Amino acid sequence: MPLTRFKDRLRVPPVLRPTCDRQRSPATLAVHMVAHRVRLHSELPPTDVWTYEGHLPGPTIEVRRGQHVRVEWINALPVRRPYPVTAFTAEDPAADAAPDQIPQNLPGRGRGRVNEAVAALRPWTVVHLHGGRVAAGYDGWTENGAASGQTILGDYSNDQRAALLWYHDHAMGITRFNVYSGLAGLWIIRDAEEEALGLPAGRYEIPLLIQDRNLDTTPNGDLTGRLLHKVEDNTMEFFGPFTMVNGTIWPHLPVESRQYRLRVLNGSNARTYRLVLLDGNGRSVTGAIRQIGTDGGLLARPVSIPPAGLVLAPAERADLLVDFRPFRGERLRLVNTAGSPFDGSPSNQAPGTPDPTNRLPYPDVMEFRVSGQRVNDTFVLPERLASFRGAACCARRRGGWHAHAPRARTGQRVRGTPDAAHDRGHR
Ligand SMILES: [Cu+2]
Repeated sequence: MPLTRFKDRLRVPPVLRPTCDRQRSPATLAVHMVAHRVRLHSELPPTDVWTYEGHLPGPTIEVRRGQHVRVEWINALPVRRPYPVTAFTAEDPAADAAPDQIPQNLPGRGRGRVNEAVAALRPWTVVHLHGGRVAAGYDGWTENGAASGQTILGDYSNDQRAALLWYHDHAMGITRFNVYSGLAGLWIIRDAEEEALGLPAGRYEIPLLIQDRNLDTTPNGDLTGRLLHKVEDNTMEFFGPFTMVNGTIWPHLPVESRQYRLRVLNGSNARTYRLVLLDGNGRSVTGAIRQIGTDGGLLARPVSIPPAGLVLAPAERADLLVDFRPFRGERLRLVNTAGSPFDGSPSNQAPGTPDPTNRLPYPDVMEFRVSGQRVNDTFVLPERLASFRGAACCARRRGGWHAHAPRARTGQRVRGTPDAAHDRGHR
């Protein structure tokens, strides 16, 4: 294990709530893209990252449904400093290579070549609000880019159901590198229907942005902290050995013995996760989780997580209610059982076991440390969460963008939507 698991505490990004002066509409917000140095793990030197407002992930922007918000996305990234990511194409592993010699399982470069075009990149950015119903001109089209010193105006009506969206860089041809450098953040829409449910809120509602990363090494093999985007000639997609949650590798979160709402986003470029919750004995306690929402907002009813785990492809979101009450004083591990590239295959080993053959050398995502103290938590999850009046015709008119109905039935993700096609563009 190159870094101690669960050593650092999970960070939660600060929240920005746009307000308007003197009741003028729309509310405005200025968000600066700036270079920053962040420790991804306390055992690492600081890492050069690009951020929104100096936070990794960027600040969470929280709005009301229908609240008209204008954002000035200001590119204040440095022109004269090196690009914060080293892009590297490793030689394919030999046919008889041991699983632990698969290049993407290993930190550092190994044999291969640096992508000099990426090393020479200048900060060129555009912001896309993923999942947002946005007028075309403000949708963050990939060629609508801003150089350092320039500003892009975003105009967001937020006229859609309460949901977890995310904003991220979208620049033509280099989205994967810019997002990898740190340019991603969450965007939460609230509405009355959601609030009427009385779901766990405040410090009991935790966003979890999951991203895999790789890091460069010194000639001695020590981790430098520098972001390394290492692919293999034949794989091409990026799969990294380290899992970051909210910008920290393998964090832990102290929780009370009560119910929590977890807003999960897979913000990885290509890795799919199949999330399983394990107790201290390595037994799956995934049954303690109910899924209450997906990309488009709340489900009609809560659903159970499939016994094999919750599958989340890149850019997908899951709104989860987790009941920690049965686990007073215990430590629970959230682990990934999906191999990469993911083809839907079931895992043929116990959850939480490394699977380097399938580019899963470290299955851990994070740890929950449940307090031993008894808490009076009287919240009862309603069996009816949301209504979908008009959703079907709306979805048809808009080309099935949100695909509520199939998700509501199965709790599984839906393939082949326009959104999924967009996601493939992240790579
Ligand atoms: Cu996206």
